[in-house]
Parts: sequence; C-alpha cells; structure tokens
Amino acid sequence: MNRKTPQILSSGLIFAGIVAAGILLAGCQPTPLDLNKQSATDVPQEEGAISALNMTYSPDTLTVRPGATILFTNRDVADHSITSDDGNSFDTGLIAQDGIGEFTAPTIPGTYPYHCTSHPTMRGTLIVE
Ligand SMILES: [Cu+2]
Repeated sequence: MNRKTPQILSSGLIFAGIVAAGILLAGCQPTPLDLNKQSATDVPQEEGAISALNMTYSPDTLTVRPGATILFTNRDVADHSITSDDGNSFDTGLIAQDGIGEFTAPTIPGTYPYHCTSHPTMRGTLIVE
C-alpha cells in the first residue's frame, strides 16, 4: 500500500503535465504565423520596375510589398529621378539617359506619391501593401 501511493501521485503529475503541454501546444497554433506565411506566398513578386520615357513614368502606379527593391530605368534623353513627395521615403537621385537607379520601398504600408525633381509635372504613385 505504501509503495502504490507514490506511483499514483507521480502518474497523476505526468497526466497533469501532458494536459498542460497539450494546452500549451494548442495555444501555440493561433493564426498570425500562418497568415504571414500565406501573405508571403500570395505575393511572390519581390521586386518592381519603373521606367521613364517621354516625360512619363511607366507604370505610373506600382504596387509592391514593404521593403521591396525597385529598379528605375530612365529611357528619356533628360535626367529623371523618382523622389517621394514626402521628401524622405525614397529618392533615386537624378538618373541620366539609359541609366538605372534603385530604391527600397517603405516598410510601412501606404500610398506614396512621387515626382521627378527636375520635372515636377512628372508624377507617379507607389503603393505598399
Ligand atoms: Cu525628370
């Protein structure tokens, strides 16, 4: 009788431990991680590209993921830049004819209008989502 009591106690503790582990495992399965995986696979495009020709950006609206690397190719004779209107989100600086610039999309989702520093009438929009 004296021998059995500790066994029952310890098996009861093991059972309680398994139940607790099960609760912890179940608690570790909520969706945030899964959602991140899904959005990563839903947006395979990791880079974008914008070109300038005839004083126009093409495309004039581009949607990218946060932090995407975007190439800017200037096919015009005049120098052009892609400069965010807010003045600090991104700026390729002036790119000469047939030159290629690069910038990193903001990490905060939103709509970022941009322009060319030499030709303020040249306008485009970068959408980060
Ligand atoms: Cu320009």
